[in-house]
Amino acid sequence: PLEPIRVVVTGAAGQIAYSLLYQLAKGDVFGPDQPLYLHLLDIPVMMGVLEGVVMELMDCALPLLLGVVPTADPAEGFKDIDAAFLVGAMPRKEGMERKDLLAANVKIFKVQGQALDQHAKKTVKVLVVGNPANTNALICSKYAPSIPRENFSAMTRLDQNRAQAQLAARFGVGIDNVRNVIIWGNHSSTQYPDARFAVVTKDGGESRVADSAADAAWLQDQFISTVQKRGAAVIAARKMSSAMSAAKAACDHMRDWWLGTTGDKYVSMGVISDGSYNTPKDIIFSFPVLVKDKQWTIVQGLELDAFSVQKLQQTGQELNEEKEEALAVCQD
Ligand code: NAX
Repeated sequence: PLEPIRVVVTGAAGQIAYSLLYQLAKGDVFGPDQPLYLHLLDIPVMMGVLEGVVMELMDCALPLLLGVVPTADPAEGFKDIDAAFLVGAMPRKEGMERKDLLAANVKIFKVQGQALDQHAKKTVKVLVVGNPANTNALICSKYAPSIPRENFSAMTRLDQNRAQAQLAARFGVGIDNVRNVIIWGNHSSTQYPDARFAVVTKDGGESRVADSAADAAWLQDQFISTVQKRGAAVIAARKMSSAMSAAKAACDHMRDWWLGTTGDKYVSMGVISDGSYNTPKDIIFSFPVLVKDKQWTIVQGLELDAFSVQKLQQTGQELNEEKEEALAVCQD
């Protein structure tokens, strides 16, 4: 039998966590034989709500779930942790500037980085979902210097899943018949959803999305803007931000990191940039990656056309700006 692992979810009383916790506890991410303890971290005023979540987890009667640790104390929340889902963040309020939101949130991730550094396992895999996800992940890593930088990532999997779903619908195939669509850069409106290397399997044959001239205009125009604006479209309809799909994407991201990717099928993750594809170094940038033995590597050798070069530059520049702002806030 496998040794139990400890998994923390922050923002555990929030709406993404509400969908996420059940999937974790029933084995969707770490495998159907992996027992686990769940640490649920939120802020003090949410402890009452969190108690209800704990009751429900208990009532789910899941054999893999060995125990639950609800807490408002980061030291307890991050104690001996193997995998971390950092979902908790301050939501954008009416009239709040993007800058104010960034300032409030990077401070949270500084504190949590310090707590991870002191209390988590050095092998911990950290997935940041809370926005601005890329820059929060960078700050978290900076304040956890005893943990390798490769162990910090930001979620762009929801964007990838959205892009894949748009392609499946366009080509009239199942979601599993579309692979290798890429999300480059920041999880923000400057992200670049790139279908140039995406492959569609249909009627037993494979074709590259980019080879169909009929779809070229659609790919550069509607496809990109639909994916970029999907979050806003969900808010407009639901009056609340994406939660079910965000939780599913977080599970997909961590599962592929934990158990590995298959064959030449790559996935997008925000990871520390080594300058690949001429991106700025030392920012958390979403790249196509392959994963083996819990280590990701950036897929190399994909050709960038002029349009893509410009898109990567734009989103890289935004990440550099966010980094500067975040570092200034942390020094205050
Ligand atoms: P909710 O507001 O429902 O839940 C957030 C929870 O975090 C609350 O319970 C709050 O008390 C808690 N929290 C705040 N500060 C905390 C702290 N210092 N420590 C621990 N917990 C803390 O938001 P929800 O809809 O669950 O979204 C969470 C975050 O995910 C937001 O930042 C949101 O912007 C982000 N998203 C990121 C996505 C991505 O693709 N990377 C997509 C979905 C989502 O929008």
